[in-house]
Amino acid sequence: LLAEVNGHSLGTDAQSREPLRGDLQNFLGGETLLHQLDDLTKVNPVTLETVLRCLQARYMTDTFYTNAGCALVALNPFKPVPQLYSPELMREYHAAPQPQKLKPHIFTVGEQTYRNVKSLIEPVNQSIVVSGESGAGKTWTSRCLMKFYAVVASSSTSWESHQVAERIEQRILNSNPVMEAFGNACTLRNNNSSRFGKFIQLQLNGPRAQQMTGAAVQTYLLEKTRVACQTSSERNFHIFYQICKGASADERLQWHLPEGAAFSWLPNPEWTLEEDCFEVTREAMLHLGIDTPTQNNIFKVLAGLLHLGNMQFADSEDEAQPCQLMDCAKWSVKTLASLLQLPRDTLLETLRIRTIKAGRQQQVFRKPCSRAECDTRRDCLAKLVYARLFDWLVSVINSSICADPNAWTTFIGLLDVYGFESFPNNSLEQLCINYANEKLQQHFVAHFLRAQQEEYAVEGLEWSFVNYQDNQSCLDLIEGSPISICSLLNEECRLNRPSSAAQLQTRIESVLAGRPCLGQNKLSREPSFIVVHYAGPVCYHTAGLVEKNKDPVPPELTRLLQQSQDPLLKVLFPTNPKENSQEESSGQSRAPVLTVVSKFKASLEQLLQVLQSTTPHYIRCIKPNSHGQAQTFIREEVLSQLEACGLVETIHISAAGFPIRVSHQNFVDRYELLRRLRLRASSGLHSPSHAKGHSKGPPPAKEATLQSLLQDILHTLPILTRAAATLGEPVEARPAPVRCGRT
Ligand code: AD9
Ligand code: MG
Repeated sequence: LLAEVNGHSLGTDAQSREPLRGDLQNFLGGETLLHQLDDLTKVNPVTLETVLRCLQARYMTDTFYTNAGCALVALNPFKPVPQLYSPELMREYHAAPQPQKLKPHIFTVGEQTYRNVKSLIEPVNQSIVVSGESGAGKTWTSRCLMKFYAVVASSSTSWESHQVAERIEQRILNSNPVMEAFGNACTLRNNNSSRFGKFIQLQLNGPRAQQMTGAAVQTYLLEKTRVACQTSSERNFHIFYQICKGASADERLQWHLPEGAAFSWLPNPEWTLEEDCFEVTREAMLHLGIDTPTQNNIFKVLAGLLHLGNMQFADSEDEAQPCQLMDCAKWSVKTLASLLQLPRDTLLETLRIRTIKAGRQQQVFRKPCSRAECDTRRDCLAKLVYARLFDWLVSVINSSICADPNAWTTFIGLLDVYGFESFPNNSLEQLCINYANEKLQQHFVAHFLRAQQEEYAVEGLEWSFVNYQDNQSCLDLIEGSPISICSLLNEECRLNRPSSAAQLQTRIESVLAGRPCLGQNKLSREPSFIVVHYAGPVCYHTAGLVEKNKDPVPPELTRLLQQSQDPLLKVLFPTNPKENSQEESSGQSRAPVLTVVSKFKASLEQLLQVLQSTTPHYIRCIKPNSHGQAQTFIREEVLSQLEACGLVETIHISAAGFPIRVSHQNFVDRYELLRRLRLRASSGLHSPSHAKGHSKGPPPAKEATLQSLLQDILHTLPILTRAAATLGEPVEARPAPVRCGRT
């Protein structure tokens, strides 16, 4: 019954599958028809090659979505396909009695989650995990899903609440352009690459969770180093380009951004991207309650950061003397001081002179910094301001869109994290990004590939185990205890000894020798190590890893910013000492230091806990080529992505297994009433001689019983619905997915 509902027609035993497979064999005879296969479980045989051929055939006929059992494969069209995302189509999926019977789409997943939150089958909360490598289309997909929910949720509300609903939904949608302007950047892999992870919980009210009452955004590890350091073929965060290209003449004057000014932290300003749309960002900020004066304040501070980047220091001839500013930087320091409203001399002194507390009396010593140290302090100042600004923006967005705790009961979570990355030079940022992707892959493996098969074994179902690639050993290498890459990195930070890149490499190689996912890059001249991720091997350079992991913020920098007269900086850097305890701690006090990887690990674990409390849905985004070209399907590139996410194994298990899994207790809780109704109906219908204990003839055949049960369900459902309506309970317009489906 359960396999039949939801439009899944595959049985659970080999016999029932065979005839269907035979048909498909004939069907597949014509290669041209491959593109018509909506579900990869119908490909026969299920191999990488057949799956690839099917996806290619569909891609070339502009069919971008394909079911893969429990997951949905989304191929990036790399071209506008407006008809695929129209509000009309959204409503069609929403109104369909069985959306899964329509063409595969992210809206099917969206609608499924939307119906599930209203179902009585636990867990009610839903999550959609959108995964795929950088540029595969995760952010695009999450954005479209948010639009979908906005459209369908507003169509479900009553007329009076419509106005309010539209406002909140619009505000939730407005969070996207703002967060992308400040948190996305053009990289080698993607012109609009997310440089932070995002989990958004769309909050719905009860008891039947029809209305979207708000949303809460949680972000993960912004790649703040980008503000002060970009590789030559990449860019800084979009917002800097938006300001420089979109500011009016007046604003340019106020923010000291003359036309054609060169900024070292603004590489490739001549590139024009569709993301460089200042007006869209401003408009969205306004909708989120960030008024124009506050916006101008933000942009003024960001302009200040661009000037900070132009502060170049010259080597000092006398070590006892602070480094001099290069001539070209003199204008910058003046402008910076005026934009950030900081005392110019204190600013210069903070960047060039280190204060050290030493001895029992905690005497203060002042030591001029070397040129390299001055550069580090300058970069650190920029990262500190930008990261605080980003966090503050997220909190403002949350206060604008988050519903009152009493106003929502269930949520649909959308996870869009940075995709798997492998660049010529990979550092701590990539290690964290790829670590996050490993964790999500493990969640998928644990939830779907492993748990499902184990459950079949426990329930005594006939089942031949499908092997899959478990990434546990890779995670053990990265985060395992007692010793892993993370623990070694943290140890170096804790010991606080001068550690070189080569030393770290040697330590990783010797202490973790023999680990299955650790490799050496014999060709690299730089000290490095290789981690064989589920999505492929990545070579990480050890230079700067320890320093980045410590992420020290000299307390003088925070104190400097606390002296600012700028209203925004006053909010970002309050004088309340508690606010800065973490940063102070990474300086000179004795409080335990939380490293970047420790904090990241903790936040990932929290995220996974939330995910585990929901019913997860998976969308696997695939990048058909690495050049971002439409109508181009590079088989080798797609193949490696299919291999990496274990798609073939997923299809095998989905094809052979049950598409819906509900615990026995939940099933009984939900359908017990039908059984009782049936018993009552049959006691009225059948002659007393058939009643239990009185039957003289043979018991009715199993099939007949099942038929009769199904008949009863069919008959009783409308009665139940009407009964519910008279009891004052809201009536669902359509059958819930598991409840009756095709039957
Ligand atoms: V990263 O991990 O943040 O670097 P994403 O998020 O996976 O990456 P993104 O959603 O930003 O990739 O998609 C990359 C680009 O592909 C977009 O900027 C679009 O130009 C393009 N794209 C993705 N999906 C679609 C789509 N459904 N229709 C049209 C698309 N274009
Ligand atoms: Mg993205």
